[in-house]
Amino acid sequence: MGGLALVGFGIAPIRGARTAAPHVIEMRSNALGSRVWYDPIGLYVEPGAIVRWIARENVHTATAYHPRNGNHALRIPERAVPWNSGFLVNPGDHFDVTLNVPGVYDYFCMPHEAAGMAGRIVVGKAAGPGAEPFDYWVGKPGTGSWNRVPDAVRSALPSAARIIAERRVRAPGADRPDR
Ligand SMILES: [Cu+2]
Repeated sequence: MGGLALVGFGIAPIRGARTAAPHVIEMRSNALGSRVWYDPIGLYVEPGAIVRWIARENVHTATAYHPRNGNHALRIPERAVPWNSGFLVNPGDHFDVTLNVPGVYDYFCMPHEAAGMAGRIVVGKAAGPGAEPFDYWVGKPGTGSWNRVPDAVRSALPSAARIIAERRVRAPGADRPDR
């Protein structure tokens, strides 16, 4: 019967492909634009996971801390490919990255980095440059053009240990967007 054949088709792709839903990080802002944040700000995923940033209000980017992104300090694993979403302008615009290399990945929003809009993802374990102190590179050869991570980002990012323990860490006040 035709119905049975359809059921068969429906099952095969689910078993064969790793079609896990992406881990969603929302890009938020209050109405005035005086508060901006990623929600969650800290996220733990397993290697191979897909992370999806979705714009909700305001204009944002998700941009890896990497020298190729405007001379920012390297704060993703050495073997990982840096990403930059570009500007996500309309509510619902989104950008996906697959994270395969274990370690800590720090990223920021280009227009809002100075305001502390940044996030941290731990893939599997706390390792790599993102697990180092913010100034680990100061004085090392080849890093002279790198930018210092702003104080607002330093104070905003949760520790990798907390992210590993809690899996999802929300920014303070993330549940009160109108404040
Ligand atoms: Cu932003």
